[in-house]
Amino acid sequence: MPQNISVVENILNANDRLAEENHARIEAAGVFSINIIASPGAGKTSLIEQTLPRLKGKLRVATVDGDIATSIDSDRAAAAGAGAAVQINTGGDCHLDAVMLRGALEQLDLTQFDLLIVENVGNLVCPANFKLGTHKTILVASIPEGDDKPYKYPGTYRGVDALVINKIDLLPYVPFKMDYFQQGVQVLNPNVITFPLSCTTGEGIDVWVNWLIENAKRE
Ligand SMILES: Nc1nc2c(ncn2[C@@H]2O[C@H](COP(=O)(O)OP(=O)(O)OP(=O)(O)O)[C@@H](O)[C@H]2O)c(=O)[nH]1
Ligand SMILES: [Mg+2]
Repeated sequence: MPQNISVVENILNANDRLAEENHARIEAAGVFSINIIASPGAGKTSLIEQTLPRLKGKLRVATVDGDIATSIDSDRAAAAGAGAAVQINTGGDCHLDAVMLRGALEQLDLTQFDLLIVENVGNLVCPANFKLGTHKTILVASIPEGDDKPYKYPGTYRGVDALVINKIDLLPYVPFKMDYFQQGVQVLNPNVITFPLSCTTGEGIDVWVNWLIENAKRE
């Protein structure tokens, strides 16, 4: 089916061009930006809720949340202290794309912020294929998803800049071999920076937040 392949390639090329435009816009405003991807329920919004209060007085943060429906996540981000919280409803699409982020950026005065956090639609496959134009892509894995996920979703694990391992408070209760998980990650993405943490207990969150602050200072 060569026709189908070329159509997909054209869509991705068009998306990449728009992602470059988004990137230029974010850069021009001097904002550090991240795209958080993960399975549904891995803890993306919980991570944002833990992160925002710790950045108070240090970084001005805007959030963009992508979901198929509702404003539940952007409401949570706003309640946690986001300076602006934009919700994108994809209406069924399993990922954000660059044109959707462009629409959200148009609603923000980026010059008023130091950090832009984009929470992608909960999905472990599709978001990895669509660049948005952010500086870094963060994957949130979580303990109850199982230790085999790097092996089963290699494309997602290969392409990310940082890996959050959330819900470590559940390690005593869920069969999850950290060594096996880490070996899978190591093969795919040997230099990825990893943050084991718990959004429930707060363990490990400060290390993650310090990494965000260091990156934002460089922008
Ligand atoms: N035990 C435990 N539960 C957690 C932790 N982090 C998040 N949760 C729970 O996991 C569930 C999903 O968390 P969310 O933050 O909504 O996950 P999400 O990735 O934003 O979900 P979607 O946006 O729907 O894809 C909630 O019930 C959280 O309370 C954690 O560190 N430990
Ligand atoms: Mg969420």
